[in-house]
Amino acid sequence: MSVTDEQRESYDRKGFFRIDGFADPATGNAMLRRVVELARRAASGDDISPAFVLAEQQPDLPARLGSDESRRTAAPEEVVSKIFRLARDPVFRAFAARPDVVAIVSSILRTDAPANFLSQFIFKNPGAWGQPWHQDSYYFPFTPARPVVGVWLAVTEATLDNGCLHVLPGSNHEPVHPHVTDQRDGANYGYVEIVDQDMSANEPVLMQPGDLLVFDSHLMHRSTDNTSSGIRAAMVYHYARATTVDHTEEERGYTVNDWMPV
Ligand SMILES: O=C(O)CCC(=O)C(=O)O
Repeated sequence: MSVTDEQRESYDRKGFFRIDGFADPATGNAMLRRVVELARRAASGDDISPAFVLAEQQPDLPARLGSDESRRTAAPEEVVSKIFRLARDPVFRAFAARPDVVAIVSSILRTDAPANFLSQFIFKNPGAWGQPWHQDSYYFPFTPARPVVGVWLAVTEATLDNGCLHVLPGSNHEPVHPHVTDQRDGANYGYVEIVDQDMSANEPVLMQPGDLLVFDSHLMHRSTDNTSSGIRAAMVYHYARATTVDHTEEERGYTVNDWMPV
């Protein structure tokens, strides 16, 4: 069985379950090596499409240089927030299409034909701010709107200091709430925030490299700032039924989605 009764129960009731030790930490290390290579190639002017680099908007990164120094001396990967559209790259495709990953998402989505539509490597370098409380479905104007499932693979340790995820158990039963633009000066492009929900029952999701979080697209979650001196990296994939119609481009005028049956 791909998803145990206990995992299914947790997913339905709380909106998520975790599988500790799901991947060998070497898997995440290979991903990290590859995105560093891509970040450096992009910075030197290479076309790395379909991959797409989103830079940190905070002007004072990298933190190790202090706010007075320019980004000139930083390695390219130190000022990257995320790299999107990675799933066609062999290193990332291997995980996206791993039989046990496909079995999990097929079971959650109740389909024989799942598709990966979003893949993003999140660097969360030292000093980088977290992503505010949100529901992923806010970003997904799809028909049908659900089911959509995310899988979050810890590439490094995720701790309270380096900006782990926090989830609000049971918020998967909420509709998509209004999201307001992240008001922080220097907040990353696309960051929005739920402000009409009591989040006090939230739980941190502490992870070791190779641990996996499987979560519903209505689950309210955030990540906190990285106040440590090391990177907190994660690779995140989102899946829906292959027959889903995606309206992102027509509604938002752009998209980082890339639909790939798995
Ligand atoms: O990993 C993070 O810092 C945020 C990830 C997240 O919120 C998401 O993938 O929806």
